[in-house]
Amino acid sequence: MTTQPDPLVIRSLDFCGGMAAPGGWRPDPVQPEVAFAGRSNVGKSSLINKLLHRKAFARVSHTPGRTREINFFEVNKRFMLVDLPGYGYAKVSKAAKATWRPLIEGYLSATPVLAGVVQLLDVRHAPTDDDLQMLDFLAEIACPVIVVLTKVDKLGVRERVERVQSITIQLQLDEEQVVQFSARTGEGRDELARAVVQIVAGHQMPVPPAT
Ligand SMILES: Nc1nc2c(ncn2[C@@H]2O[C@H](COP(=O)(O)OP(=O)(O)OP(=O)(O)O)[C@@H](O)[C@H]2O)c(=O)[nH]1
Ligand SMILES: [Mg+2]
Repeated sequence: MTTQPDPLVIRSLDFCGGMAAPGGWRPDPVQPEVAFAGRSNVGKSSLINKLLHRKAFARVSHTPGRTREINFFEVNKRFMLVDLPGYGYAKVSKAAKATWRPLIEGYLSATPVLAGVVQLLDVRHAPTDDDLQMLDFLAEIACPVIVVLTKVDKLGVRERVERVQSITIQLQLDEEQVVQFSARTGEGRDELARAVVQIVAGHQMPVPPAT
């Protein structure tokens, strides 16, 4: 058996800080940024840990909806991994929800260095209204998207085929356009890593204004 080389070897990883409010502090936009989005509890922290080969880099929380800031991690001094707050958790108050949308959408629309968004969906569930609104928003701002279906290990073979088919039909995507992922088994990690590397490499950095 030949083993493929790791498409994303992690050479360095630095936490650069968090953005708490729209228009608030954020690290200087000097690297391409790849943001990770999804409903609370979709498995985002687990996926980021797996992608970065770290056990507990992004906190895996057992209290959904706890990560409320946009967190920035510099990978290999090459790109910024941006962890967006999980949205749409039912038990979170309306007031808390009202602060997230402007934070997330404000960040996405005000970031010229944004190379793309990794959008996570739980393979077991139909995309929620929040998910669909997020995908619409990304299409509106013409942002490249990698769709990842998480927790595929939780389904049997048949059920999984059906769920993947149903979600891709609903989103009008081909099955090759979505990454099937499991943080438990590691399935999909290298495929996702490849897609992220590609999106970073393909991003044209904006020319800074002449001074
Ligand atoms: N079986 C299985 N469980 C998973 C997988 N990914 C995440 N989980 C579990 O799902 C729960 C939520 O995972 P997190 O990674 O904390 O999800 P999150 O999206 O970061 O959640 P919040 O930060 O709270 O919004 C945890 O109990 C994880 O162990 C997976 O691929 N397979
Ligand atoms: Mg999390």
